[in-house]
Amino acid sequence: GGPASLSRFRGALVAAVLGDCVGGEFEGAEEVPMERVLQHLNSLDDETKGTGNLDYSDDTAMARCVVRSILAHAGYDERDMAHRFAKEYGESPDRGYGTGVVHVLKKLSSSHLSDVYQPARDQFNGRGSFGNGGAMRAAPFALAFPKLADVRRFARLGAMLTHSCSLGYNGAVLQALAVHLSLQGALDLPQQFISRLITEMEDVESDDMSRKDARILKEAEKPFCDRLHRVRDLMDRSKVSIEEVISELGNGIAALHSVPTAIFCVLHCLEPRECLPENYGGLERTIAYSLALGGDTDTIACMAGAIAGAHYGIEAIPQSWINCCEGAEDADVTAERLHALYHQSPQGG
Ligand code: F2R
Ligand code: MG
Ligand code: MG
Repeated sequence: GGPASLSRFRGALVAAVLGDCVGGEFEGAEEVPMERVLQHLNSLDDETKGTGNLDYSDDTAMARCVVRSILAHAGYDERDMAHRFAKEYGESPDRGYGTGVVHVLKKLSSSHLSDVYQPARDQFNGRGSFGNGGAMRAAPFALAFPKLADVRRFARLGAMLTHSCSLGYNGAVLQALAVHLSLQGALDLPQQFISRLITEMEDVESDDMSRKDARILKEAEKPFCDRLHRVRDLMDRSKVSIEEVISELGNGIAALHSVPTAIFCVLHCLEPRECLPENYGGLERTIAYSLALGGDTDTIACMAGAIAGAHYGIEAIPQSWINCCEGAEDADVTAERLHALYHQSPQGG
């Protein structure tokens, strides 16, 4: 489809759920041979396995709250979104949440809270979380707001409900910007895609708080820009091993060690790769490659899935994969509603 077509919205939301559900199998594994990944993905074609047998985790649980809150208010409402996160956690606490964020979610359930951002600020002795929990649920902001400035603003605020460290919420901004650009067809020109992300993140990371956090955590002056430059260097290489990707970009639970990695997975899999089956299309390659990195596989595959899904569209996702994933059909339905909201808003920017 053309820029911001319904197929791209459906692809983004459904492939994010898919990445989470199929990635759950390997989350936390240090080494995941491609053979095991392909076995797992092949098993999704087995119709006897029933439908919706792979559960979604916190990634999708929280993204669903973001989607429902935005749709209910035709925009961002911090109290409503915070309330939905808390309610969802209360009803289904066993979705594999991060060990720190559960304290925030419990506090957010209080009706006496005057500032919904405060519990997040109290995390980690006041430093805030730099985990990827804000980024893993950031894609819907790109699907709700057509203007880039709104995507930046609301992805940041939505992440700050649980992640007050700039290395957490800036990761959410980067993920949302990647989905925003992909939705416009920007992955047709991969070099321009990465350059635009670097330009945006130069600005995002120029504020005092980002600079201060980077200094305290002994990271590069602009940590996400630094990683995106590494992504560009890896993209330019004809061959790159999984070990090099992990050592250059990471595969961990920190936003800094997973959002640029997810972006790389999408870029690397735009073309056929020797290690991946010839009959796989780009979206299948992206999901398989994300899982083969090991580490935080559900979240990296979820984020890569959203970016890739916005590029390839819903037609690129095998129906048998969709059938296996809890919440995939629901994501498909809500994508249509987000598409309508997006196209109601004034365009541009
Ligand atoms: N948590 C997981 N997976 C591991 C275990 C799953 C579960 N026990 C099970 O087996 O079912 N996955 C999910 O968590 C990630 C998103 O985490 P989020 O929302 O960012 O959580 P949190 O707690 O804020 O941060 C995660 C960890 O990062 C470290 N950390 C963060 N900020 C820190 C800081 N300022 N200083 C020191 N450490 C910091 C902590 O270890 C946090 O616990 C996704 O992968 C999702 O799938
Ligand atoms: Mg998870
Ligand atoms: Mg995870």
